[in-house]
Amino acid sequence: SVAQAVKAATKFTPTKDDYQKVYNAIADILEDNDYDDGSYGPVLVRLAWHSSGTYDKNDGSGGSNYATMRFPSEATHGANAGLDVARAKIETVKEKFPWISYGDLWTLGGVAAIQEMQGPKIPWRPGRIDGYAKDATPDGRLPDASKVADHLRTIFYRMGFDDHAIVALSGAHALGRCHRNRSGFDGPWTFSPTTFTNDFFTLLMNDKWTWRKWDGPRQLQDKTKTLMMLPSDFALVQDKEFKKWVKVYAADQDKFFADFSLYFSELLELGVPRAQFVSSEPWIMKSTEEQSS
Ligand code: ZEM
Repeated sequence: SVAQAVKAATKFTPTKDDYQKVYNAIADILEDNDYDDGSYGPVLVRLAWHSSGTYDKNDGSGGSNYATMRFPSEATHGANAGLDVARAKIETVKEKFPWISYGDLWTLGGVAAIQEMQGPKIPWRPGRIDGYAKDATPDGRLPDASKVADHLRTIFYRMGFDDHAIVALSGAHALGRCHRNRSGFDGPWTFSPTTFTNDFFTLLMNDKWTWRKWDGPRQLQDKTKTLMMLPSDFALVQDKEFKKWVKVYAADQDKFFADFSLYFSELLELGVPRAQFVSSEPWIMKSTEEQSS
């Protein structure tokens, strides 16, 4: 009937399969030999993290629900420098699937990037809604790389995470690199910045790290002078409680993958009211590899 046709045209309820299509479209835009190390994966992981890590458990503000990085007041925070690149890239997917919210799109971007870069499955479910400029968070909620253990605890405890989670989540620095024109820091953490591994931890434990002599912000370098660590990364082996977990993850990649999956999934849901999620349990999206076999 006409009434049914009108209803169908105005109210589209996406299924898990529709979200799998979005996942696949994101997977499709990751590789690009002209960008960084050949993939937009790392910067999409960073977008997912910064869109979620603004959460404050004390008043429920921030987090991934409203995608407030769309607004200049939040996009211009120093910590978000360079994420315009990630937002512009994933906008090409939004054009094909205009029904998805930005919060869902950006967090699914992080999920697809991790899984496609050989990382663990990240349980994820949709339900975030686009908010308003008034929902944007104040500057200073994301961690400062020039700071150490106390600061990391202040920032991550505010999100509701503990020491174990801080270390597990930090393992994402196996991916990507620092850009002089974004954060001021320079270089990659590992020799395979587009593959998800526990290398961040093995390098942190086993390499000899010395302060780089240069005109940029204080950072460490390995003996080959090609890899880097931030002061905040190095804090993970200077602090006794943190170092326990660094050791565990350096010795056991499977344990790292399992814990990272749990905490990253939790991170991506910060600030989203339970009732908004379309399913009671997160979903496991299929990798492109699984779908082709
Ligand atoms: Zn990062 N991160 N991060 N991070 N991060 C950078 C890059 C990336 C900190 C930080 O200051 C920086 C987490 C935690 C923390 C990624 C993921 C995650 C850069 C370089 C800095 C300075 C930015 C640039 O110049 O482009 C600090 C202090 C953290 C506290 C522990 C967590 C948690 C992450 C995800 C779970 C990723 C993937 C990158 C690489 C981005 C890229 O463009 O290659």
